[in-house]
Amino acid sequence: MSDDKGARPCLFRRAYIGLGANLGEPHAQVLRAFDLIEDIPGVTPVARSSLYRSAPLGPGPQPDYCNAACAIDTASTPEALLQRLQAIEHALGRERPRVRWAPRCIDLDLLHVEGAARVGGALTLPHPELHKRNFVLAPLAEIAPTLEVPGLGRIDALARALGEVGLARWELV
Ligand code: A4P
Ligand code: MG
Repeated sequence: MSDDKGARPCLFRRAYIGLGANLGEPHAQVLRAFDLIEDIPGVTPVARSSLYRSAPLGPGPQPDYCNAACAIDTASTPEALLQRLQAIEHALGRERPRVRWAPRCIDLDLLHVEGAARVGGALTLPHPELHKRNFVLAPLAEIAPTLEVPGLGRIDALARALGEVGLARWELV
């Protein structure tokens, strides 16, 4: 079901993307993904967060994640933007084992698109786990602290509520 209240068709709207990687060279893949996202035709880059190290959420032992977030302006529909993000995941070598939350070389989640809501199907907006994860909220709060996500609240308040357990700055060694 789609609901684009307040969104103006054919005008640019702001989209927020969460990036994560814990296989290969996580920080390099996240930086490359920033570049590829900003190279999508019709996209205007707005902001990139710094990189964070986060404890993995998922089955078995797996490496720490490198997490980050970015904001862009785009005239694309959320569905078209998600397709572009999935193409970037594919180009960077993303595999999709059946195990949920398996380690991955890149994961691009569409966190929020200004004025857009989607329920179920291939796209849920806002991202259903957005308010539950400090590795998503901390980078997002860095680039959009005052963003109000309908139904969830202000990003800085959501980030503060979750704290920083398991989270650190990504240090290049
Ligand atoms: N999909 C629906 N809505 C969205 C959206 N808003 N953004 C659908 C992106 N995709 C969306 O995603 C599965 C399906 O979700 C897609 O086909 C898409 O149509 P996927 O990327 O193929 O698989 P996934 O990422 O393994 O699935 P899932 O359950 O969405 O996982 P998450 O929520 O992305 O979590 N631990 C740390 N520390 N840091 C992380 O970044 N990430 C995950 C993955 C697990 N543990 C983590 C981290
Ligand atoms: Mg994903």
